[in-house]
Amino acid sequence: IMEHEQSRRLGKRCVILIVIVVLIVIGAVVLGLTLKSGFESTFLSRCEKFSQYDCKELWDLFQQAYVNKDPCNVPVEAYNPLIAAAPFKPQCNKMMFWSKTKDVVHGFTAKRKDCFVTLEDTLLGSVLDDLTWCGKEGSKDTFTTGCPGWSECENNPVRSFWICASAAFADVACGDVTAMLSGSINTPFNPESIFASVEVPRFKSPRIKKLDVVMVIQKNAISNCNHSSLKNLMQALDKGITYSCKDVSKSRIQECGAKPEIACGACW
Ligand code: N1C
Repeated sequence: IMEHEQSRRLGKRCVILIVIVVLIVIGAVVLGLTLKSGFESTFLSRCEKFSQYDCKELWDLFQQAYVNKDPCNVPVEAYNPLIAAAPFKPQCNKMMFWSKTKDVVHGFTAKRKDCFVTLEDTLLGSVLDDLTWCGKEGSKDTFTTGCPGWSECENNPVRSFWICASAAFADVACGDVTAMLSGSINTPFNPESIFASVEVPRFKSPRIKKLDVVMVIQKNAISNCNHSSLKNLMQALDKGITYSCKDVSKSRIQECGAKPEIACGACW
């Protein structure tokens, strides 16, 4: 009788153990299917700040550009379907371009949304700003570490995205456009930059009338509107586009950001 009791208890424990294991497996599978990666939740929560877009659809189109691909072989065109689904709207006379002045520009535009719009103020620009991502052959996941850096290969998913988006943003630019360039570097208009190689070549007259360059001058400035690279910028401009350049101190740009009573046109 004792032995019978013991084996019954043992059997009962066994059943309980099996049930627990099965529950854990089911739980893990459900979690794996529903749990979003940190990257996907960042994408979706940033996207949802903009109404009228199907963020889940944009996420799928975004992933299709790089997932399951060699991260050194993602062409610029891979993002065309994504950009077609969330196209940039022309905002004549308000579009702001920049090179090596991102922090000054965004410090300003964040406070003076009435004055200028940058690519980071659009849905796709704001969703992907400051993020790193890539895929891997044979995996359907998005990785945020171990992605090829700038120097490793040109056709990496991040660089290709910014080239594709910058081209589309420049394609719709119109009226008077502004560009903030840096007086703190050797070559303010650098042919390697996205601004010089992707955006300026897409500025077309008569859609664009004028390019206003703002040279951001800090204490340690080493170049200004007289810099020779700006002659290359002038020459690269489509005939019919007027060019202007103004040296403006960083503190004046910050002051204008802080004082909404200053009219946009009176900032510099
Ligand atoms: O290479 P850049 O500058 O000249 O590119 C800036 C230029 C701007 O006018 C933007 O419209 O191109 C657009 N753009 C972005 O909006 C953007 N946001 C974040 C280009 N690149 C952008 N990034 C990241 O900064 C991206 O990783 C890219 O390679 C850098 C370029 O910065 P840069 O060299 O100062």
